[in-house]
Amino acid sequence: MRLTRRSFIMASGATAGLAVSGCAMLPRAPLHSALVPYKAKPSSPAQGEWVASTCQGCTQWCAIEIFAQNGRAVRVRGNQASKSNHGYVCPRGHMIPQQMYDPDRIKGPMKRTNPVKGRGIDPKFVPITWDEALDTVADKMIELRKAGETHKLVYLRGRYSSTSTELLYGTLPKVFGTPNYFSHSAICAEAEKMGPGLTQGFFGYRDYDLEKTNCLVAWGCDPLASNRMVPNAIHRVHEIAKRGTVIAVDPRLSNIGTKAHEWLPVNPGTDGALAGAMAHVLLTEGLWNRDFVGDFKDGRNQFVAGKAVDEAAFVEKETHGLVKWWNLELKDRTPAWAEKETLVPAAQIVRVARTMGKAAPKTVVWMGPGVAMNPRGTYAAMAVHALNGLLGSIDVEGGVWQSPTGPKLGSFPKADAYVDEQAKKAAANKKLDGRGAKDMPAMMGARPGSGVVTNNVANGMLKDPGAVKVMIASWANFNFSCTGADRWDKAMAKVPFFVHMVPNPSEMTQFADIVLPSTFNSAEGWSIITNMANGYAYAAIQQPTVKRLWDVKQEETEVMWLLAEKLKAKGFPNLFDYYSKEFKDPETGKAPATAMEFSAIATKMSSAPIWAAKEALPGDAPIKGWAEFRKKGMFSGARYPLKKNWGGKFATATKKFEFYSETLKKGLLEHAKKYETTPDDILAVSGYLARGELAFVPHYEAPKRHGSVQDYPFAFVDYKSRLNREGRSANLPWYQEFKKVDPGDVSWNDVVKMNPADGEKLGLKSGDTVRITSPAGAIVTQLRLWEGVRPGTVAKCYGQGHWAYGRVAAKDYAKAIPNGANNNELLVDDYDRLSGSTARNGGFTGVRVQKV
Ligand SMILES: Nc1nc2c(c(=O)[nH]1)N[C@H]1C(S)=C(S)[C@@H](COP(=O)(O)OP(=O)(O)OC[C@H]3O[C@@H](n4cnc5c(=O)[nH]c(N)nc54)[C@H](O)[C@@H]3O)O[C@H]1N2
Ligand SMILES: Nc1nc2c(c(=O)[nH]1)N[C@H]1C(S)=C(S)[C@@H](COP(=O)(O)OP(=O)(O)OC[C@H]3O[C@@H](n4cnc5c(=O)[nH]c(N)nc54)[C@H](O)[C@@H]3O)O[C@H]1N2
Ligand code: SF4
Ligand SMILES: [Mo]
Repeated sequence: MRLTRRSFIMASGATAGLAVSGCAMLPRAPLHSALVPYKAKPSSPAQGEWVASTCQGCTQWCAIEIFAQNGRAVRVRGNQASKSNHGYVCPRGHMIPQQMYDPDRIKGPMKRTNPVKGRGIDPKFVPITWDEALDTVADKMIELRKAGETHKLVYLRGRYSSTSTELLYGTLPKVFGTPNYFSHSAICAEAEKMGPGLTQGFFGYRDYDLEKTNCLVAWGCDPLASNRMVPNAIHRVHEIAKRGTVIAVDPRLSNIGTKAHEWLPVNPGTDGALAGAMAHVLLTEGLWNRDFVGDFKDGRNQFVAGKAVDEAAFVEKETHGLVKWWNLELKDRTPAWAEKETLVPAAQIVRVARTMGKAAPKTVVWMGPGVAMNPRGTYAAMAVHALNGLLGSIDVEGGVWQSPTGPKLGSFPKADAYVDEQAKKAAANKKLDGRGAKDMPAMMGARPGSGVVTNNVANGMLKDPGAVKVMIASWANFNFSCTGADRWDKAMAKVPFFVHMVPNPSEMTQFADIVLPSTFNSAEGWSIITNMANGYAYAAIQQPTVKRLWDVKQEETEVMWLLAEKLKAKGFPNLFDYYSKEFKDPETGKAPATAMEFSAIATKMSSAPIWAAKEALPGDAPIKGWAEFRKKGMFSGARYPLKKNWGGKFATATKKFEFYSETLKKGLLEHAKKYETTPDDILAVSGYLARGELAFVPHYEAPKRHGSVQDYPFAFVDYKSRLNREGRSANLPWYQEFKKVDPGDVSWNDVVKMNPADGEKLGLKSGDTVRITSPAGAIVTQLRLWEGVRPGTVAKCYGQGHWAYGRVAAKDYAKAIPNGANNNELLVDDYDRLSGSTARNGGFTGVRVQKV
């Protein structure tokens, strides 16, 4: 029988009436109603409910709604009240149901039965109960307490939730007693923060007033596809393109590059030279913003190429050190000079700089990791971000903003009373990541030794194999996501006891002794997530939206509660006492009695200032009560106030926007003093080129490169897929099927792209299988010739090459054979040492490409 749409619906309606009559979610129509002719109601929505939650597919952390039918997640959209994503998710948000229902998720706790560990070695996992799993973990931890070596507990955190993370990252190491807890931030984008940090005292990710921007410069990032504000960028960029100018600075043709008026395919790692030349043009042509920067006393522009200027001749307003910057760096940075370094034509540099200057201050220089995450990235980030200072776009309409103020959340009770002497003593041990070493200033916030050096933990472990006895990691996959990935394989193989808390069996999981399957937090967890975009900071809820299909628990809350309970039973009560005595339901005053209650109560405590506010908060209409907050799912604060930091309110040493960074100088001097040496010596051992005063101004440092141009002629360009949910989507069929949305890429493939001119020289063609070799390793994948990469570079998307994770991500999970190739087996382990960040951009790894 051929079913028409109408008869199909009638038939299924009849079935529903008969067979599923016990189901609570389907409206139970009397049987006869299914037999009356069907009339399509144009607006009749599908049966179900939109449940508010938060996507964590990237760092935008969008407030979303998940359409739940009968306890199943079927669709996703942006939270309709969101002022940051306008009610829309990006393409990755739509992948939530596939990630939730990935058949390769871990179904219950497991333990390893093969003591031998290594890549490709079968761990021989067997299922166990949560009780046995947590007993085993607690026993291992108690052994450390008894031996007085709690500092040999290491906790590694990848992604996390804004508030629940306090209960694990915040309190477990502190109460138990270890200094060895490390977040993934330094493999993420920390170096980028050095740009705004060392100039305007804001070590954070910026917001942009795209609604009013007239000139957008996407520099080392691809805001339509990745970075931190994708839905707002998708919403606004076409408007900017229509009324103004869009410019992309990227060695490969990115998504925004394809939409831009100007694409500057910069020679990788030379962004500082390009920025310097643009600053040179802005100054010599008198295009700087006088409201922000000030002017010459006599109003006559004395910035002339090659000529030093008298500092006394210029009166600055909101800035500090413009003339020093000019004299030390900019006066010789002509476009003609920059063309040789950047391979961007001088005429294009001039044209683009003029466009930026004419649109100022409504010009946004949106600087991303492509500029900063390289071995000398701090200075490139400063050079590119400093353009925003010259253009006066800081904190103005159409410009670059710091984080808006969001609703204040409830903080958790202090744990100090539960930290005993042993824990305090142990916390004073040296950290494994080497931060603050002479050659690793890691001066986040301009405070030496304060930044994490995530990727160096593996080196610390290899140097001292006895340093780690128990390791716990959550939501991380460093054996895949860190450059020099094989170091992690070697280091993890030696860890005597490793616990991994993740929903999918990734590469890192293959080294685990105990696997604790965690919730997929966007649909199954509890937390409050905070972020900002489009001028608003917000808090959004994550709440269980669907029925859990498997025996999983949320790592930051449920697992911590149950583990604390076990530790108490075995003689270490502090953690459990803290959780059970200090936490109270803000509505009922009741203490949590179960892991699930602990999870929900922590979420209520974080959000109570929003839904139990006595007076209306700045921002959205008041939310009355917990139930209403769960329904609405989010609260946005007041819009960012313009010129917030003008008038001497920047958090720098001088309170001004520093073109001459007294802030950096102070930090470097402090670090040098600790080692009884000079900043020049520190810079030398840390691999930077600047000496003397130049070190304190944004300037160009020639790119550091691993591998000689003779042996490794191509610079490798790494970037993110539009479909990467960080490292967590390659196992989804939709990821593979739609992979072609990345410019130059091919579905169900992982091609490396080379310019056709280079292909011709080497006799290579599209479809060839090639080996790419760097000083760190080699990978094999398919070649595609494509005009979107400049000659002398090859580009490959990050995200594939999984030898574990699942049946789609890996070619053969059982045999550990990857699908495609992991860029991190190629990229050399190196750092921007001023920030402690891992290098992945700037073409710092040279490669050669050969047909196999
Ligand atoms: N689609 C997607 N979006 C994401 C994520 C994701 O996984 N997928 N993850 C989120 C996270 S965790 C982060 S940290 C952010 C960061 O994500 P992005 O801002 O996208 O940063 P990268 O992934 O480092 O991208 C580097 C960009 O710089 C370019 N590039 C490489 N070398 C150079 C160079 O020398 N100069 C210049 N000018 N450009 C260069 C690359 O081609 C690429 O376009 O994205 C977030 N958004
Ligand atoms: N070459 C190269 N390397 C990169 C990047 C790049 O662009 N190029 N990007 C870098 C960046 S910006 C970042 S932020 C890092 C990210 O790298 P990591 O911090 O290592 O994070 P992921 O790879 O996203 O983590 C994957 C793990 O998280 C688990 N997981 C997925 N969802 C959940 C959940 O809801 N709860 C829990 N508990 N676990 C979950 C999965 O099972 C998997 O084991 O990678 C960095 N590495
Ligand atoms: S992946 Fe990022 S931008 Fe896309 S919906 Fe999720 S949080 Fe928003
Ligand atoms: Mo990241």
